[in-house]
Amino acid sequence: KDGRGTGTGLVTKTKPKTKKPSLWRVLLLNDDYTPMEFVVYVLQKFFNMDEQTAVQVMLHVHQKGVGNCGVFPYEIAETKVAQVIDYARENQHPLQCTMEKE
Ligand code: TYC
Repeated sequence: KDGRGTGTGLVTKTKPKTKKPSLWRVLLLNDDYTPMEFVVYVLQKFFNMDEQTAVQVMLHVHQKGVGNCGVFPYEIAETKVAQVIDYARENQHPLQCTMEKE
């Protein structure tokens, strides 16, 4: 509808056709075995962080138990979680990654 009204004094609104995709936060979890350098490399490789940021996030996770890797639409977040877990497994590290709705 054009929003100029119907000639009856009523103005109708059209619902947007697309919904904003819901955003999901990807979280990295601490463990006692995964080497710090491996975690830093994973953050650079899959989350495009520069080394300085990756070190900061890794240390945060190491100290607090969990940390934020970024916020993405559902399918991207899901892919990143799978990539991190697969890559860690390939390298025999127990590193875990999960996601939560923002
Ligand atoms: N706690 C690990 C260690 O001391 C390092 C580590 C940091 C592991 C972050 C996982 O998500 C993680 N080697």
